[in-house]
Amino acid sequence: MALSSHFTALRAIDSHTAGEPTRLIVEGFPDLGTGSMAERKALFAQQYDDWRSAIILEPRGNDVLVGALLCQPCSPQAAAGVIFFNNSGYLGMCGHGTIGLVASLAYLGKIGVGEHLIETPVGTVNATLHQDGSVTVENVPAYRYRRQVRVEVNGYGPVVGDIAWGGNWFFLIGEHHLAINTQNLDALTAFSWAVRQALEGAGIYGEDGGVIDHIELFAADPHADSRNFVLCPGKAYDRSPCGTGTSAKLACLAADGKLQPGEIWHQASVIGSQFSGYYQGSGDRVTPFIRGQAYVCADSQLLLDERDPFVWGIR
Ligand code: PYC
Repeated sequence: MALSSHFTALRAIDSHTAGEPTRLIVEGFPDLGTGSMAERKALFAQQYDDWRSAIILEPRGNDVLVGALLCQPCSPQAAAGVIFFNNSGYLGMCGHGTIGLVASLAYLGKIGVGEHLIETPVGTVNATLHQDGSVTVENVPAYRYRRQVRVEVNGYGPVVGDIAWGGNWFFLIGEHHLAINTQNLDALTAFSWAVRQALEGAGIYGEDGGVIDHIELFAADPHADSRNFVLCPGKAYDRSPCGTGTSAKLACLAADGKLQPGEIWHQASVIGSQFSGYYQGSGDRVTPFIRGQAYVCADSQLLLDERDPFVWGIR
């Protein structure tokens, strides 16, 4: 069916990975050229940020959604390039999103079971699509930058956590007084947001000066090695155990000598979904491997109508 000239159409494949949604844009996005994914991400942010809000924000999207723009990779060896984005901006890497991307590419018949290189703005990752549909992502190297950093949090007092890189910057908090369950989401969100603001207020950043925009709390879980609550940069919580957050956790466990290379770690999310993970290597930086499952849940056309006052989303 031909569209009237008022409309611009984007093809979107929606999936969820352990409950966390990914919207993969496979057609209709403006050409970002042939630079690296980091260069194309910068161009996206400078010239096409309206498209991010149109895809992610209401009325087409929501705060939880993570967007993934499918790009032609630079290397002929890679299966795809991808740029991740959300309600507040852009992500370096996204573990659940990469699992969703692989499931969506398999749904489209573009890839089969086996290993696939995926270029991201923070480096190339290796994703393996298994026979059972689950995906293992060999992530970019993860490391703990600073251990047991103390920050004064308005309304809560001192809070101590580790700063670690897992493809995004995380502040990982083991000691807190909050129950991690779906009945306590408002309190978890308020606390995590206050921590995030306190870190910025105190001038505490990642090693490269990057904003620590993911806050991760931990508790015991009866069915896993640990349960987490991850607050994402745009104040939505991750329904999955967060691939980059689990990578950051593995780096801290490795640095503390609490998990050996190859030993499996089961990380549960606040909604009870799970990723399994392990790392290889030793020393400062480890290579995390995160395994999870994604399900495709929509194959649709997003329509941008130039007459719509909210065509670029409710900002
Ligand atoms: O799985 O890495 C992840 C992620 C980051 C933000 C939301 N999910």
